Amino acid sequence: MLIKKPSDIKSSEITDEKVYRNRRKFILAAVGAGTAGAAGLTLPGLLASAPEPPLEPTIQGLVKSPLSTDEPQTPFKDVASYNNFYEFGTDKYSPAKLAGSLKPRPWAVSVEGEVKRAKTYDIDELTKIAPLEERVYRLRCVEGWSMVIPWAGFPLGALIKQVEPTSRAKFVEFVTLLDPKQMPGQRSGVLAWPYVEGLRLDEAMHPLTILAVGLYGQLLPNQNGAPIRLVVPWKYGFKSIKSIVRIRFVERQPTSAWTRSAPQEYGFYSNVNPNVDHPRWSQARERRIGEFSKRPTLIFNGYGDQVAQLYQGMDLKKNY
Ligand SMILES: Nc1nc2c(c(=O)[nH]1)N[C@H]1C(S)=C(S)[C@@H](COP(=O)(O)O)O[C@H]1N2
Ligand SMILES: [Mo]
Repeated sequence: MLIKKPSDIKSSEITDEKVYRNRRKFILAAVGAGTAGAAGLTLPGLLASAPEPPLEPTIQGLVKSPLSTDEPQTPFKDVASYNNFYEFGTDKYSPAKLAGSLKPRPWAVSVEGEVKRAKTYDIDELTKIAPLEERVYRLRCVEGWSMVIPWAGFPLGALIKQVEPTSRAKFVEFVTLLDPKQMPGQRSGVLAWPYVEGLRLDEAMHPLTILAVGLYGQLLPNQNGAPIRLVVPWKYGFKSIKSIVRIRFVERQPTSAWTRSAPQEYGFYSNVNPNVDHPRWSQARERRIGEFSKRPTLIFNGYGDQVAQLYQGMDLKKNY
């Protein structure tokens, strides 16, 4: 996000994307028909992250949440090939190419800190804490693009109730896996690793806040944050931390990776707000991936009716 301004990431990259996709289709066809498959070789970086539309939903029993938007959904191929995941490079297309090195199973998530029932959850146990729902949410990146994504997940609040925060818990800190072998981008110093994010406890308990384990009825592609990531739809996309290994309840406001890197540009709250510009660009408008012209950005990303009361009396320009 420090590297490119929104004006730098427009049609030129969309063109690159088409070229890239065609090349990818060609590579996949060659692998499928060629000797690599027959010889039993696996090409995790290639096959595991192929951004082709899924045929059948593999997560059974998903119930569509009424909290979903009915706007047109961004095609799977875009959701799974245009990503921000700096652990796999700063380029939008590199996560889909490189995230095959991430091993999303087995996977453990430690839930700890100011809770009565601290526990390390296996990912498959964590996924069963509450019924999985389909939540179709807008995602607005701080850089000025947006998507509509049908997540599969459950309310973070269901996990929070299970672990019982103590009266000292005021914030929740989330931490991504730290493993440069699986996440080659962590060999670069572009951010202080591991990626960290945080929410106020009431934000974390809000019914819109989910832990997502899938999208489009499939388990999460690695590049979208497998096996489990946060989704907070009224905040800029970088709050929605991927590939979580630790959830810690704390008394003090955590420092997010992006806030640590550029505190003047990325604050703790980072609520989507067309009236508060980024120091280097306007946040008034956004480009929905797949659309030509820009649209106005909505306060709280359009979720104001549900979340504005969380920030009553706060100066949103100071608390950016
Ligand atoms: N661990 C981690 N989480 C992350 C990021 C990242 O670089 N590392 N990028 C963030 C940003 S800037 C955005 S916009 C969203 C993008 O999610 P998507 O690729 O699934 O659309 O993930 C967020 N979560
Ligand atoms: Mo972002």
